[in-house]
Amino acid sequence: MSAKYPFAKSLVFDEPTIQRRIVELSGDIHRHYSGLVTETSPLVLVVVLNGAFMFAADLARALADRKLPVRMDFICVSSYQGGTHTTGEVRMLLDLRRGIQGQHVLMIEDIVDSAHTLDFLLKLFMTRSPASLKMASLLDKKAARRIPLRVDFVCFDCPPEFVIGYGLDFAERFRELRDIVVLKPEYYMKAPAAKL
Ligand code: PRP
Ligand code: 7HP
Repeated sequence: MSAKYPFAKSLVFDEPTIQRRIVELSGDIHRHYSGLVTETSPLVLVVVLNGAFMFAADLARALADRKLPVRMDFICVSSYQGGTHTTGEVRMLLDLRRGIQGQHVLMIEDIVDSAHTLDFLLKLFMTRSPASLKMASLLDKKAARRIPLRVDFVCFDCPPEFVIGYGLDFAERFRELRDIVVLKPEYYMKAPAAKL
């Protein structure tokens, strides 16, 4: 671990574990939506950028293997702004390309932590009258909740530590890792973000 990831305190989920679990979760999602969506009215996968890009890419391909009709759209929101704690203020940087009225929508997140972001997105999308609205998240850090929301489809419960990799960043670094690891606290306590 230390040779591969000198900035990591511990390994949380390795690549094979993540990939296996995504295939399993795609089965749950397929079972839930298979009677509801069709080629002419596909499931709308809303990828919440930036963090969810890698999870969404693997989940979408797992759903394609199961032949579930989907279309993908993207929204970009930000609230951590380079730190390890939410600012509590969610800023929208990019909105969906198309409307979602009357359509089944599944939001895809990398992590639900305080749930400020999920709360913001639920409120925003409910004003647009989807047929249904659910959330899939790679990680669920339940111990950190400030707003009591539950996630519909979860890959893994997350320990109450700051994790990076597989889409998750600290100050825009480490998203490219294949595995999910805990960042050594000295990296965010001492190192200026620009020097990481
Ligand atoms: C991260 C993550 C989630 C959110 C979860 O986004 O991708 O969207 O925080 O935290 P919360 O439950 O406390 O709101 P961030 O604002 O860091 O932007 P990013 O996706 O670009 O990393
Ligand atoms: C957001 C976030 N980003 C990276 N790692 C974590 O543990 C996080 N929690 N919330």
